[in-house]
Amino acid sequence: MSRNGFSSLESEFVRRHHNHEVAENQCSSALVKHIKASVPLVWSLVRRFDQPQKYKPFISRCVVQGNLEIGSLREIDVKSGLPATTSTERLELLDDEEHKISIRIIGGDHRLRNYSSIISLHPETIEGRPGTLVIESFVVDVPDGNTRDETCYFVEALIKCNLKSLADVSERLAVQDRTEPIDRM
Ligand code: A8S
Repeated sequence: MSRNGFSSLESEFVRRHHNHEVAENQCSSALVKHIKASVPLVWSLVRRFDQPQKYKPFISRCVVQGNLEIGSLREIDVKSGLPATTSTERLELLDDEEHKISIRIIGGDHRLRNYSSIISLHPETIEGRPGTLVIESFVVDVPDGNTRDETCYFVEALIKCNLKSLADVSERLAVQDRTEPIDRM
């Protein structure tokens, strides 16, 4: 384990798939989550740029105009209780082979300016079953009046909630997939 708590394999994936350009006034970080569900199952949730509310707990509604393609925009409504109500986000990258998605926030009534994120999925075996290592990284401006640490802490807290929820939803579906054929007998 390195100082940031990543294994050497995780560090290698971060180096290979999560290279953000970080300017002077920005902060950046990466989080990992191990999920007891296969990459295809987790990817089926993560790749739905038009349906983030399927796993993200703070999103109440999402509308995408037109076809789903690189450059597509989504308008997100955030649940009450958060320091924001809307966000406009653009799909930057969707790679079904590498299981990688990248999103940029381009507007909304929140304080995250120039936010950009990457999620990558990597197969692993957990307790003898197919599992997924999820890595999510971001870069964002440090807002006036906040420190780098405060900004990182805020964004990391939101991403941790999203990754926990992604794990819960995926693992529930994985168990369903395993038990369904028996139910049907
Ligand atoms: C994501 C990641 C983040 C989303 C943040 C960090 C956000 O949707 C919430 C609160 C805010 O203040 C900003 O991948 C914003 O969803 C929950 C509205 C963008």
